[in-house]
Amino acid sequence: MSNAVKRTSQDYIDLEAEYGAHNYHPLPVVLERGEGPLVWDVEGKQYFDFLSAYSAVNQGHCHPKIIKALTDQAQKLTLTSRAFYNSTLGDYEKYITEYFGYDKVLPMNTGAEADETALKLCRRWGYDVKGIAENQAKIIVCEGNFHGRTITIISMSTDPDSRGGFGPYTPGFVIVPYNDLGALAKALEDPNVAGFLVEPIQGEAGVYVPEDGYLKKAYELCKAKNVLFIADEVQTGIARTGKLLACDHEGVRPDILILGKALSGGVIPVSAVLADDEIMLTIKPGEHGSTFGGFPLAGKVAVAALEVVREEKLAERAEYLGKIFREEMSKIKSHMIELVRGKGLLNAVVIHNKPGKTAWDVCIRMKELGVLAKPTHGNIIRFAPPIVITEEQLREAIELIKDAFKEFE
Ligand code: IF1
Repeated sequence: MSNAVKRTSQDYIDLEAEYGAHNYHPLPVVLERGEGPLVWDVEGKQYFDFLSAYSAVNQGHCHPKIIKALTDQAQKLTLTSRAFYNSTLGDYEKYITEYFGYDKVLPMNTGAEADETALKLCRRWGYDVKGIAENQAKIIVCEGNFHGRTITIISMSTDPDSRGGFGPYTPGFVIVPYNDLGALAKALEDPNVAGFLVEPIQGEAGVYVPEDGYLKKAYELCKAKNVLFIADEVQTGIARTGKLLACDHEGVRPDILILGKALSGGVIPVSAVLADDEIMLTIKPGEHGSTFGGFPLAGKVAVAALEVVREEKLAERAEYLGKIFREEMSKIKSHMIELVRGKGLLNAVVIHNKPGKTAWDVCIRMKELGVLAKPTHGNIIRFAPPIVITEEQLREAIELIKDAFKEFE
């Protein structure tokens, strides 16, 4: 019998406080194992994961098919860099471009890197194809956007927490209200606009779903002005909203498609930018890249993760289960709940915060009852379980969520 004392959650929390940057304020739970929609903490307590690492674990924690793809490849070759060819990248590139219907893919790692890549492609297309004067290209973005944490990306942000104290900022961005076609149309009058970067649903802003037809009309306005429509589907993509892509709800095909998170099933960081040749080939050899971009592990893992989406019909599941979730949540009679909104299994509950009865308090109570979720912007609780959750598990978790709200009545 090992005489090592079993460490408690607090021991792990204290370690992070002592040795880690304080750039997060996590819920006080220390996770050790995950399987499907379930996670367990270091004391062995089981939880339903209703965050899915912000929609990176759509296929469920440690999906066996994806893990097998990772471990098999890890025994052979993990990384070559792009200084050389390798035996996995071409197959991955063929698979993903056919899967989403684009000429080419530029593989990266994190969502932020994919967004940065899309910005570079858009500007380069603006100069080389649209004919915008050098250094004059502008990209329109939306108030409330979240596209990552790099200096250029936060230069587009309107969130003081993301943006404040990190200046000077990258120029060339025009900010318009989200879900406002008039404002977009006005901004598109500027001939130096090269692109419009938008989240089909604003995740971080609190699962802000635009009115039906917004994406389609925005796309048409962009096309009329020879401006690229760039969809950031890092969070909304890969079946999360009930379609393979959130843009699919309106039949919009982005000129540049940005993917990340669940592209790997939450196993390793894999992101990708897809576009047709006119855009993609404006970047020449040596002008952009990344050490790990498209590395052998990523190629194998991403193919497996995308196969799971099809084999397990995750988009259809998200659509069906999401309807149940919103219907049940709307039945909760609580003065705390202002509204329930979302699409597929990307949903949020807007809370009317009062002292002692805040979104955080509800999340702490839900944790104690066995459901993990976290507030965004103080008063919005995002609910996004792994899409592999069964209807029975979903209904069990919904009952626990209802119990948590009841305790604040
Ligand atoms: C954190 C938020 C969500 C994203 C969209 C690009 C990225 C993200 C639409 C960048 C990343 C993550 C980042 C993570 C928490 C989470 C998040 F709260 F920060 F905003 F989901 F809403 N586009 N979102 O949602 O991808 O570089 O992170 O791989 O920074 O705390 P990344």
